[in-house]
Amino acid sequence: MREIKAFILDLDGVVTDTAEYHFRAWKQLADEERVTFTREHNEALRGVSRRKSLEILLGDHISRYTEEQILEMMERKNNYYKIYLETITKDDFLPGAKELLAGLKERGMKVAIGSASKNTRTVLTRLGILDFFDGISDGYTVSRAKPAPDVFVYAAGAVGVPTEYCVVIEDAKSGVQAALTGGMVAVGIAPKERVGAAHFRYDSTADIDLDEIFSS
Ligand code: B16
Ligand code: MG
Repeated sequence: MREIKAFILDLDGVVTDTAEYHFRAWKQLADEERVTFTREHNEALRGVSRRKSLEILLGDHISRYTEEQILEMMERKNNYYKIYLETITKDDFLPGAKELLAGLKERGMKVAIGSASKNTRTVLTRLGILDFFDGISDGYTVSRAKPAPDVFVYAAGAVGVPTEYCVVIEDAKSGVQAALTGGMVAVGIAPKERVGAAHFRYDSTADIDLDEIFSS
């Protein structure tokens, strides 16, 4: 039985669902740039950094743009996204997320956020849980994005727990890969095709069985 001392939670897709807002903001940009972008394409952007997301969205069209234009598009998309973030309230938790946070604290766990998003603190503030976490690792913390383990390794350090005693909860393939590379226990919240490599897999945050994870 592995000793567990900390949980590192991905934000988008585990605690709250900002994926829809990301989609609408990218869609607006794609329409303006006359690039085809559907909800299906959006799935490939899950857990992916802003810059990498734009590269995926533009595909071969990227050669049409200068670096300056790429930076402008990233900012434009983020400005659209931030307007949606203003609508987030304390009720916008994914089902089971609040109960999960409470359950982890009850068990004496350190709890950190490990998100690719540079808007992490804004989202946590809107949800009213910025002060809940013992550590926050976000898109500003490290330069190598998931699937590099850096964002989770930083989170483990922030709560003072060696990575081998940490559990990561993720909804993205790149995030599960990052957790495994970092030597942590990986919990995937998504279909098997996406997070099948994780040690534990559940369909949603509400389905997470802490007893199962702790007793393994
Ligand atoms: P931003 P997570 C990720 O959040 C999103 O899943 C991904 O779609 C987004 O591109 C990325 O954050 C960067 O977000 O543009 O706000 O910096 O799943 O790692 O919590
Ligand atoms: Mg995510």
